Amino acid sequence: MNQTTANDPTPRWRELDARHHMHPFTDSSALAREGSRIVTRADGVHFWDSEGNCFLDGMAGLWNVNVGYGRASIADAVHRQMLELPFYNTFFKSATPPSVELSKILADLTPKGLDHVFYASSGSEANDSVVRMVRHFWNLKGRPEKKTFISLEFAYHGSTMASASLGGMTAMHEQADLPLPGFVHVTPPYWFRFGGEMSPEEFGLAAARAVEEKILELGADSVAAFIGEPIQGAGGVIVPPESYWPEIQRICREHDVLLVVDEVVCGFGRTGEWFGSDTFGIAPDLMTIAKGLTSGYQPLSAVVLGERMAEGLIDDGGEFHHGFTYSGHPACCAAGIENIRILKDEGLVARAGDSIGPYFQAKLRELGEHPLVGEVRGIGMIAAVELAMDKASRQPFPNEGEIGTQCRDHCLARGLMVRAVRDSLVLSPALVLTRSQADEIVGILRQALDSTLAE
Ligand code: PXG
Repeated sequence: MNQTTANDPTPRWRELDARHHMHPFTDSSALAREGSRIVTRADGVHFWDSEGNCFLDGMAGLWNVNVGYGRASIADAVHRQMLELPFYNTFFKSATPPSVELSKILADLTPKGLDHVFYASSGSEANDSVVRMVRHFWNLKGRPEKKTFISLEFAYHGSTMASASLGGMTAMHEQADLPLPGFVHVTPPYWFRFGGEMSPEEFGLAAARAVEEKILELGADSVAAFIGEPIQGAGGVIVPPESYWPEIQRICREHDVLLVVDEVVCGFGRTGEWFGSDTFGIAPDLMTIAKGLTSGYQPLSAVVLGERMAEGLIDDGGEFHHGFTYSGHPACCAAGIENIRILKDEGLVARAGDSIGPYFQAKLRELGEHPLVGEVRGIGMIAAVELAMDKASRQPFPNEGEIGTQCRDHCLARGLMVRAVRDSLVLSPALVLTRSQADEIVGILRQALDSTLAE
């Protein structure tokens, strides 16, 4: 459906976009040749482009629009706050009502012991702040040699120098001489790819022990923290075996290594509980949140500190020389408060856990029979369909990423927005998805798989 007319502003927008707008994670010259999709409006789980094409958004924006598009009550809350007080900072002993109220809400919502909230605007800044906090913490404890962060290959923690160093994306590292000193990576709990002959549970333990081996190799005295996403999202929705997180928790405790959980994707209902930490029974020292905190209606992120960190940094830390102009921005916090009210009052987290989530997962599992599909994995409202040459041996296709992209394009042509990560199609629709929309997603995926196979 292409409704281009003489009055259509699309050609002008495309030209200006190509000429003046540099996009994130984009080959800008390729985009200039192909032309961008100008997205103009959205409602529920759908968005429309400037040519009138409608898409079912299988990604909820970028894993973040958990309550769906078109929420007038969030717009109203932000509007009211902007009229009342559009901005005031939270430096120098100031606070604003929304920043205080949201902190209390988050302290109640996050796992036990996580009671202090430090705000920023993006997941990257939150993870960057973690690095500052953890290093400050160990310095205060008189253990300045405890500096190194251990994280996972395929992890995504953001795009700043420190958060990209935490991340395990080699393509990002190559372009900026990263990781910075003091950041090391170990194999992720990605059974389908790395599990070999082991059962998933055996492999979960082995992958956790890779963290322990790294701690022993470096010396626990030099390791500050381990950071992981409960489920690695941008890395391809890598769902760890059940044995993984309890073992990580044991290892961190035993070697006195702080445990940081990046809940930027998993937080706010995506896994069918409020946090991935609830789903996997993790008790982190620090948690980072963003995305679903406001469902993307305003940019807001935070680090939530557990008891030990709070004691160290708040009770004994003196002034912490770190912060952002927009830390605790009142309009962003107002959006967060209203977003969380919607998640609670509409029971959207419970819905992801016990009705639409299991339904969506069960429907997706039906694709497991397709000859191109190696594995379907996920929980709640986050999932991946990984394509493989051979299901039983889990042998990947040659030219990694090619067939995934091809299949993704067939989805787009049929009006379903999904992302391809290597040869996995990843999905994270809004928590308001209906059963018939879940059926529609799976129906389009099946057609796209058939078309890819035919080719
Ligand atoms: N942690 C995780 C787990 C993320 O997924 C960040 C931190 C960084 O957040 P900010 O707000 O700084 O972007 C993210 C972001 C993708 C994609 O294509 C994923 C993200 C961002 C952009 C694209 O999958 N995740």
